Amino acid sequence: MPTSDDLGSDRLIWMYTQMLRIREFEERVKRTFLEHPGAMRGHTHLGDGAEASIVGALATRHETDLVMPSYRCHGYPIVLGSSPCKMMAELYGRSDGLCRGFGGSMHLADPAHHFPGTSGIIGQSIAHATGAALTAQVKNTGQVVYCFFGDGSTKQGAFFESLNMAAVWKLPVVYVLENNEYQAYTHISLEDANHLAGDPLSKKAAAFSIPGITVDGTDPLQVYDAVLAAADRARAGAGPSLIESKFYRLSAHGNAINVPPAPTQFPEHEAVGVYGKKSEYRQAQAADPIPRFRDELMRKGMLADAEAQRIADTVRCEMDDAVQFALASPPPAPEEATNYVYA
Ligand SMILES: Cc1ncc(C[n+]2csc(CCOP(=O)(O)OP(=O)(O)O)c2C)c(N)n1
Ligand SMILES: [Mg+2]
Repeated sequence: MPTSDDLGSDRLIWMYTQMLRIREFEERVKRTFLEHPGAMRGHTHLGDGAEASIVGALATRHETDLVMPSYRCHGYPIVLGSSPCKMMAELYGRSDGLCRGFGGSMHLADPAHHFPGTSGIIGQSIAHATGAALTAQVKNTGQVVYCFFGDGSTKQGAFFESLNMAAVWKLPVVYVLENNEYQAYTHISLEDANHLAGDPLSKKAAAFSIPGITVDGTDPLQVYDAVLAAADRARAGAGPSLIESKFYRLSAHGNAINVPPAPTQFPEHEAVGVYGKKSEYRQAQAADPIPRFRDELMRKGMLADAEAQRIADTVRCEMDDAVQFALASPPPAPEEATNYVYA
C-alpha cells in the first residue's frame, strides 16, 4: 500500500506551498480585523496551526471526493483550488465573493471544487458529511467524503448518531477530528470546567467498531498516512474511520466586528493570558508546523533557500491580490437581499 514515503519532491513542495497559502490568506484576514475593524462583518475563525493537518489530509483525496469541514473553514477550499480572490471577497461581504457576499466566513461553499458548504452549528458538518456519504453510496459515485470537525463537536449528539449510521451502512466517509486543544475559550483539559470525556478522543471509534487512531497533526506526512489508509478503506466499501489529528490553535477563537481585535483577540498581542497560557502558546509557536516542514524539506535536499523564497514571494503576492480584488468589489445591491434565500 502506498504511503508518504512514495511522495516525490514535487508533491511535497506542493504540500508546503498549500500550507503557506492557507497561512498567508488568514494573515490578511487577521490584519483586516486589527487594522480596519468593521471592514469584515460577521464572525471569522482562523485555522492557524491546522495547516499541516488540512494539507496532509487533502493530499490523499481523489479529484471528485467531497470535503466538508465545520465553520473554521478557510484552509480547505484554498487547497481544493477555489479562488482566494473570491474567498476574500466573500469574507468582506462583496458581490464578487464565492457566495456573492451572502455567506461570509462561516458559510463558504464552492460546489465546482467539491466543497458543498459549511455550517456554524457545532457538529453539523458531521451529519451533513454523513448524508453526503450516503448519497455517494446510493448513487455509486465512487466518492469518499472527507469530514472535519473539532474536539468540542464530539460532545454533540450529531457525532454519535452520524458515526453510528455510517458504521452500520459502511458509508464512504473519513472523519477527521481536529483536536486543537480548545473549544472556543475553554481548554480541553481545563480542570475546573471538566466537560469532555475520553482520552484519546479517537477511542470513541471503538463504540462503533470502526478504526480509530490519533496522529500528530503538526506533521503533514503522519496525517497523510492515516487519512490515506482510511480513504482507501472507505473507497473499498469497508466503511468509515475516525482519525484524531492533534495540533494547537495558534489564534484566538474568532474575530467579529463587536469583539475588540487587540489585545484580547490575538495571542501575539499579549492576549495569551486571557484564556490560554503564555507558556503553552510559546511552545506551540516554536513548533509551528510550517517552518518545521520547510526545514525538513531543506534537510532532505528537496527545497533550496532560493526556491523557498520564491514560493513565499509568490504566495504573498497572490494573497495581496486577493485583498485588492475584494476591496474593489462592490457590496451586493440592497434589492438582492432576499435572493438565494430558500427558507
Ligand atoms: C450547536 C452549537 N452550540 C454552541 C455553539 C457555540 N460555539 C461556537 S464555537 C464552539 C466551540 C467549538 O469547539 P470545537 O468543536 O473544538 O471547534 P474549534 O472551534 O476548536 O474548531 C461553541 C460551543 C455553536 N456554534 N453551535
Ligand atoms: Mg477545538
